[in-house]
Amino acid sequence: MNNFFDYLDINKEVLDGLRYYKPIVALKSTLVSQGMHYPDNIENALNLEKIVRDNGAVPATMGILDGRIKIGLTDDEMEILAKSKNVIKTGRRNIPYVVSMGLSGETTSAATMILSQYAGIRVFATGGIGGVHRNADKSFDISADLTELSTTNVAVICSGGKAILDIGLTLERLETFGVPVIGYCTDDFPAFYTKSSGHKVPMRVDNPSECAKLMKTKWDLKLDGGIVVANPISQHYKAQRDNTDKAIELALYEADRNGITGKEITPFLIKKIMEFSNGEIVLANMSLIKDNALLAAQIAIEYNKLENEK
Ligand code: PSU
Ligand code: MN
Repeated sequence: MNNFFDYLDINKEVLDGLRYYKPIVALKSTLVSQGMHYPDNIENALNLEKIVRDNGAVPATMGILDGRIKIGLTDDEMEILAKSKNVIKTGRRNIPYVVSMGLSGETTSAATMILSQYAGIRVFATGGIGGVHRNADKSFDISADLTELSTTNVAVICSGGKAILDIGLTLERLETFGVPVIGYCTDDFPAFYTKSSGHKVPMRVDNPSECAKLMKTKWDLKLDGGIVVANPISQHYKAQRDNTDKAIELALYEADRNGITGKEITPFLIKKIMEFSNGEIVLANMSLIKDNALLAAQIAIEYNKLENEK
């Protein structure tokens, strides 16, 4: 085996989508994290796929199952992954390990971008990306999601970054890497549960078509790399700053006390924040991911039109 296609399983729906040049939206298999347990996690994942479908695009939920890279998990495969206790957080670095050892993995945003690029999928919807951690001056902890955005040609539709990060430094790093950060119908960079992080975005678009044109222009011009499309949460949740900030402080304290570092820290913080805040943050999280799946479908459709005009 020396061809990367040998490592991939593409499900029927996605294969049809590719064959007939349909718009496709990648989703990531966050089935075991995000503070959600079986069966809530799978219901949520299937619901996101439904939103993409209902809005005219094909969903492709990415993951790794028993060493096979899945470009689009089937419902059955999702069920297995959702129930499994041994699913590894998989990024660029450990894809070869998880695959060669025949293990199962849920893909980070970075890894989901990589799998999307394998299949030529250009739009990916998620909650939030990783970034520069708050104490990065000491920990050097900067998410590999940012490096991936510097090289891999996928537009990531998200709600900005979680406040576990230093949002200002994250935006600086994205600037250094030449990653367009686009506000969708906003001048403010959102902060997950809140519509604004207090930071401005360097550019904005006001409809899916403008966004698609920017994507096509970037990649036509061989300006390789990803795009962050920052879509503010549409619902108003009471879990506002104070609440969230308190949960984050507690979570950071717990991480420090337990000596959590490296790849464990982001999932740990997310889990703790969900625990420490009232269930509202879980609801907000689900709500914003739905917003992003919907917008991603609309953008994928517009991008697809431009591509098919060629
Ligand atoms: N931030 C979120 N939700 C997430 C993640 C980050 O608000 O689910 C996950 C994503 O999979 C992201 C990863 O790619 O954490 C980043 O981890 P790290 O900080 O270790 O790079
Ligand atoms: Mn990290």
